Amino acid sequence: MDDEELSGAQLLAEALRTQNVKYIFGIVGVPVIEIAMAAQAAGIKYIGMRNEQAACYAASAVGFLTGRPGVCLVVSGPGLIHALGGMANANMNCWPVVVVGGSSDQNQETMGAFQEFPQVEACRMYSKFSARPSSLEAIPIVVEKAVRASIYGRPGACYIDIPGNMVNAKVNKIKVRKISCCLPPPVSLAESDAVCNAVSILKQSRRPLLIIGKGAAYSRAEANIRELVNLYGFPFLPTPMGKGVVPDDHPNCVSAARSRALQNADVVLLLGARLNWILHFGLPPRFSPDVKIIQVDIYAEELGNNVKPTVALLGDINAVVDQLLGYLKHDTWTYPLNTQWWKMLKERIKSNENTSKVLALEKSVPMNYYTVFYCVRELLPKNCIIVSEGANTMDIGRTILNNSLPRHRLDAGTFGTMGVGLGFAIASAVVVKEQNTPERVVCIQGDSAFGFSGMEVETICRYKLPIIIIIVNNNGIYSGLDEECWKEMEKIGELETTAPPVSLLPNARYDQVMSAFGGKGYFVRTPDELHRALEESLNCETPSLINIMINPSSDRKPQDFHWLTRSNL
Ligand SMILES: Cc1ncc(C[n+]2csc(CCOP(=O)(O)OP(=O)(O)O)c2C)c(N)n1
Ligand SMILES: *[C@@H]1O[C@H](CO)[C@@H](O)[C@H](O)[C@H]1NC(C)=O
Ligand SMILES: *[C@@H]1O[C@H](CO)[C@@H](O)[C@H](O)[C@H]1NC(C)=O
Ligand SMILES: [Mg+2]
Repeated sequence: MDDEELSGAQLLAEALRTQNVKYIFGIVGVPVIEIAMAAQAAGIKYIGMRNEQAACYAASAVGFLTGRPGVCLVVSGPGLIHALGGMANANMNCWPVVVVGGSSDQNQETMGAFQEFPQVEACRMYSKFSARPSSLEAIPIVVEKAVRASIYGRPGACYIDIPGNMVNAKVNKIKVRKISCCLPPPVSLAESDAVCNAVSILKQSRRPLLIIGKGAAYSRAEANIRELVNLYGFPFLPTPMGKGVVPDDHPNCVSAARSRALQNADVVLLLGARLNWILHFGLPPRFSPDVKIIQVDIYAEELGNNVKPTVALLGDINAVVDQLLGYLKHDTWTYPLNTQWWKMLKERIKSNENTSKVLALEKSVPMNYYTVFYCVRELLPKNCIIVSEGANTMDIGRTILNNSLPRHRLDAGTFGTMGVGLGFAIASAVVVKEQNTPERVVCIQGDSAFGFSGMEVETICRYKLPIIIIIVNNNGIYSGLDEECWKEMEKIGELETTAPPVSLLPNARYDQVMSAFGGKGYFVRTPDELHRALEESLNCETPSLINIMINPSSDRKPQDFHWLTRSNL
């Protein structure tokens, strides 16, 4: 037994297993087939996808959901290139993921080998760590380092390059140094003087606001942040993927008065969110020019980006909120509920909710976005995982569909990436299955967004994942043409010169993509049909796709400021 020979593939698979990697998403070919098989033999689940981009999105979603990286396994050259989109998306979102790329044999380097590409170099821009083991013996060390780098400090993407010749080469087991699983990420606390200072600023604030980012969701800070909101009465605003850390239906949630809350807050406690485009850089006119920012972040280099914070708290979000609670509990102060500030916010929340309700009650067919989302939210269980992408579909959906639980919303994120939806949904369903919880995964996307990774429907059907895909179909990107207009355009002449660039084929039967693979497809035009289709889908485990035709010129209600839609242009 002592002189057991291990192949590079086996060494790699066992090293991943030792580092607690549970899922690999990928596409096999030369030279990585053996790696996928060795991984299965080592007890790692392998999910074969249809495009490396979607595989990498899925692996990174595992990272956000579980705090341990998923692995994306790809072949050399084009396989790796396709995964770069997923690496960049993960790195922008600060989600851990480890990409393992096969590469051409070392003795053919620079010779024009099959799918030869400078992969370690290429990945450097999209990752925190990018390396090739110098020998078979070094594989476990590099795997440990990649996994550790992906989850320590600010999480992100890491890359491991495995040349083809290493995959089947063998080494005697006793020659390989045993590397055990890395420690869980160390938890860092903020300086206590700074925490004390932050608490006194919070207490003096007249119009405080908590902003809860996906960093708070990632750090599993929900219990402490909920306590902070419940004990002290702060209004809070989640970022798109910070939704659910505190439930959206909590009375202190001011999402429906977002612009007003941002514009008028005098103190912002920023919990695991960056002052990037999603938060309008923290600058006027969207923020008050003299707002005091208490910035809490795990990454020192983030502190002071775009706005100089009044207090910088460097540390793990959950641990720092715990520190804040410790200081706040020294006396019995709470933020008074009947202030002008609350009145201003509540008023706005009421009128905004009224506007979308009025739109939702329009009974015309084809439906508008609001009618669709009100119907969907009536039926969705509170614990479902909502994956969402699109422009209007994502922006409007986010305002209407509430999340009650943290890490239950995944969307286009910091990078605004279309095509993430099905990969995220597949990862969510696989994780839910393993946890044996009754949560359903619902992927609500625009017709354009669906197209980016549409063939992953086959993956969903192959693994019988109980995912419900809802396509809000307006025949295009932001908006489209109805069938009649489209036919007119066809008649006039060349569609390439006349059809609006935003338009897609009218009434495209995306539902038949699902039925092609044995899932259930629904083509829906009315609220009643939608109600029935969604109810039926929720009551069974068969993968389903509900293709909802809406008015192709349906739009968002008027906004104080353009936000995601505009920026996504
Ligand atoms: C990878 C990528 N390509 C292109 C874009 C530009 N873009 C932003 S939103 C969007 C699609 C919006 O259309 P749809 O998904 O149908 O949603 P709708 O607004 O029509 O509801 C596109 C292509 C992007 N954000 N990401
Ligand atoms: C969603 O949350 C808001 C508060 O942000 C609340 O007013 C609304 O009633 C909730 N909707 C549902 C359907 O729970
Ligand atoms: C809601 O909006 C409608 C139409 O704009 C208006 O008639 C109604 O008075 C509003 N209700 C409230 C409570 O603001
Ligand atoms: Mg669309």
